[in-house]
Order: sequence, then structure tokens, then C-alpha cells
Amino acid sequence: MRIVDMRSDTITQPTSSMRRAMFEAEVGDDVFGEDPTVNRLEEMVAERLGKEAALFVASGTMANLVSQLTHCGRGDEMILGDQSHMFFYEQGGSAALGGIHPRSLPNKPDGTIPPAEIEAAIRPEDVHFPKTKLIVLENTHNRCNGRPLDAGYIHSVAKLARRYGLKLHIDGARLFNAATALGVAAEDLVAEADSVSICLSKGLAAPVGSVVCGTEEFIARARRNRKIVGGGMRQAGVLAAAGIVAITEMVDRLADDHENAGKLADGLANIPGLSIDPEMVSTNIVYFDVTKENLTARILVENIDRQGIRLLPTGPHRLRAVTNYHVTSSDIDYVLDVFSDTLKRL
Ligand code: TLP
Repeated sequence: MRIVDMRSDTITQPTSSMRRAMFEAEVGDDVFGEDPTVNRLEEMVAERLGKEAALFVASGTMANLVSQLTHCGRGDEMILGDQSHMFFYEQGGSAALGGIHPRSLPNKPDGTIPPAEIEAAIRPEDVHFPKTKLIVLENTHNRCNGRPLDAGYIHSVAKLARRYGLKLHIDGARLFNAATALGVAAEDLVAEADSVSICLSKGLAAPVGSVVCGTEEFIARARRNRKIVGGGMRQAGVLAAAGIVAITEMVDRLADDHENAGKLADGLANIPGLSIDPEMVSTNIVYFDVTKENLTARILVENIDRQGIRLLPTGPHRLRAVTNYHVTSSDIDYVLDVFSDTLKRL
């Protein structure tokens, strides 16, 4: 059976060039700072994002957690979107492990939080209040239609952070998707951030790994926090080798994923019983709704799953499809045919 897996871009398999690089990787003990391949990946990503230093970690969740632990102490507050991955999908890890107080503000459908709302949420000095320390943005914004945040918006939030002496962290799990969609260098989207995390194991297809970037001083403290959450890895160059290939060979092709997502969105818009605004789709993430009476997202997903097409229901009537390295333009034609037939049947 033809399989088209669009549950996420995390399902991507390493390329043959990654497997070769992993096989041949020169390695050492990274807790001693002696893994040449990890060191090379860290230098490479720091340079690419215009930051002083970088730290290789096991996952996007660990990258965000380590960043939060490094910026905030117990009882400090961070401002973040109520749809952000860090608020929504990371088990409240920074509260559980770091005693960090989350102040969530509503995200707009484009992933932004109006700067005036952020400013209004910053705590004045008062014995009753926690201390605001950190503002978090997510780019692209996973739950907000995979939207990219542009440099102008990021600048307005960074200016606020500076004015109030706060830090700015960007969850850039899909930062290269944002840069591709906006036609700018990734570096320009994080120039004013104090820390940024990027994922190698999503659209870039590496099997494991994320990288946190910031100043030398920040990364030195983040390295201690990585160790305390159990993330000090030893001969991790085997993994970093795939990450190097991800950064050097897999960024330019993200435009193909965006094109396929656009084609999917246009096609879904013409299928009765589904609802989508194709204008909202500008990267590799496509959200749409089932509007046909008595049909739920779960039932639709089960039906098309039987025909080899995999997606995730993200609400009673909402679905998410994520184009990725393994999904071709002809797969999108197939997916649209299956959706069309299935909706006539159900
Ligand atoms: N997102 C996953 C799921 O957890 C929802 C996905 O399939 O999209 N930041 C952002 C913006 C993310 O989308 C994700 C993963 C993470 C962080 C966490 O990365 P991992 O899974 O490596 O811990």
C-alpha cells in the first residue's frame, strides 16, 4: 500500500548521506568537550545563527528546558503564548523542574502576541508579584498554522525585552522553515534573541538532536543545566554527524515542503465537507477543519489511515498535516483524491 505519512516532519528518516556520516564520524567524550564532531556542529550552528556559542542537546524539549533553566530561577516568571509548544506540549517541564512561573498570553492565529499585551503583562516591582525574566516566541509557530514571525515583529518584542531588562528566547524548532518562507537569512530572525533553539530532527531529517545558541557565558551555564537534566552525552558525534549533514544539505530543500503544503491547502479548499484558508499556509504545516455534519476529525483520520495516509487530529474537528522530505508532489495528488472520495462516502 502507498504510505504518505504527514503526522509530522519528525517522522523523517535519515538520508543515506547522514547514515554514511554517522558511520564515519570521529568521536570523543563530549562531557569532556572532546568530541570533534559535536564541537564542529556547535561551531557551525553558532556561526550560521550569528551567535557566540552553541550547545548540542537531545531534543527540542530539552533545548527549551535548558534555555528556560538558564534564564530563570525558581519563582521567576516567563511570558509566552498560550498556543506555544513550550506552554502546550512540554509537560510544564520548567515549572516541574525549575519552579518557573508561566504567564501565558493568547496567541493570534499568525503566532504573534501583540507587543502591547506583552508590555501590559510585565510585572512591576512589588512584593506580591513574581519577577518577570523571560519572553518566549516560537518561529515558525506550530499550533498557529505554522506561521513564520518576521524580523519586524521580533524586533518590536526584542525592543520591549531590552527596555525592561528581560531576556528573549526563540523556540526555532522550525526556524529554517521561517527563513525560507520569508526569504531572509535565519540569522536575521534571531539577531536580537538572547537564546534560540533549533531542531535538526524535524524538516531537516536528522534522526536526533537540537542546538541551543547564545553568548559564550549563557552557553557555559546552559551546559551545566544540560548535565543536570541528564543530557550530558558521551560519544555524541555519531548523532552530531547527521546534524552537520542536516544543516549543510537539507535546508535548501525546505522550499519543496512549503510548495507541497500550499498545493495540499489549495486542493483541500475545493473539497466539500472540509474548511481551510489556504492564505494561512506559508510553510510546511497545514491545519484544516471537518465541517461535514456528524463527521469528526478522528473518524476521518481513521478512514484515510486505512488507505495509507497518516495525519493527526488536533481537536474534535481539526486536523494537522505536515509535509516533509518523504512527501512528493504526486503524493499530494494522491492524498487529495483519497480525501475527495472518502468525504463523498462518509
Ligand atoms: N513538535 C512535535 C510535537 O511535539 C507536537 C510536532 O510533531 O510538531 N518546539 C516546537 C515548535 C515543536 O514543534 C516541537 C515538536 C518541539 C519544540 C519539541 O521537539 P522534540 O520533539 O524534539 O522534543
